[in-house]
Amino acid sequence: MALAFVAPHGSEELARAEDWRTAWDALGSGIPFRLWPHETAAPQEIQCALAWNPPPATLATFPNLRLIHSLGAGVDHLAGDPSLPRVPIVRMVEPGLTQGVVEFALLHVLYLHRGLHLYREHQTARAWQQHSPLPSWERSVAVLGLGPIGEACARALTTLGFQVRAWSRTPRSFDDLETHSGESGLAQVLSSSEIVVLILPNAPGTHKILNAERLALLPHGAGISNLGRGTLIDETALLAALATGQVAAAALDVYSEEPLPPTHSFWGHPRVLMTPHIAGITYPATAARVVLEQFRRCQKGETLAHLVPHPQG
Ligand code: OXD
Repeated sequence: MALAFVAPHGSEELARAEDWRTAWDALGSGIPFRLWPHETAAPQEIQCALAWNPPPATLATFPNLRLIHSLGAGVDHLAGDPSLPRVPIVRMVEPGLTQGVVEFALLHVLYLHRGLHLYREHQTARAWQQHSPLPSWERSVAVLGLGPIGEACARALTTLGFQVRAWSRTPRSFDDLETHSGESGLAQVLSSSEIVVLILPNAPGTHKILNAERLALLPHGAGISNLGRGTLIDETALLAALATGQVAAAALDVYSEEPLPPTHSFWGHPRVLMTPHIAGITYPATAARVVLEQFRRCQKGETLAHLVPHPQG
């Protein structure tokens, strides 16, 4: 029995494989850590694949595979493999990754709330110009996506005093959060939120969820933060909304194409703050025990946490 770490050649994830090995070995489970492809010469021993964007047909070479554990919160990187084994798939939910996205949600919302996009422009123009600040409790913020990460972001923003409206595709309720759901809930949330934070996955129902029509529902001069997937936003519509001022500024960590081509208009846009898909990184030191726990549950036939539907239905 062994765990295979599978990530494509040249990827950032592969560069972190030795950190994973150290964290995995430190747990002392006795289950060997095998780095694909050099250490998986005995594919029959692999029962769990810890994978990010595995080259198609790779996971099918492990005949005794029992669990696919995504290295990230998203599982869309697995969808393009028609031979993906029919075993349970779980997504990563671990404290380090959640904390990273929470930090970025706070950074983005504070950036947009305090108008730092304006001060960036003033600095370029060497202009000393102040704008009256609004207290956080007068600012409405929508959090779209209420999985464990969205929930943590909504709570952190609430703690800072913002008026948080959290939205999910299917109804969810929490004692301490204002929640909305469904199509009418989305329209209601967007029309009353000055800042929108997207933390949804790339799924059939979320493709271009923020399109021209929905951007038009926002109060004029709204701010957008995207920490989910680039596919959530119609980027052409966002650029048009930035041009008219309907959207005052956007803070983006994810894009419809990654890496973003150097010719893309976002790069030089004064009202777009960009980072290269770095908000939520899985930390081996906190994530390894999560993987081990899921693997153990799988071995014992127990219920797995954060199970996702198989991409092939
Ligand atoms: C993830 C990501 O899925 O970083 O975790 O995008």
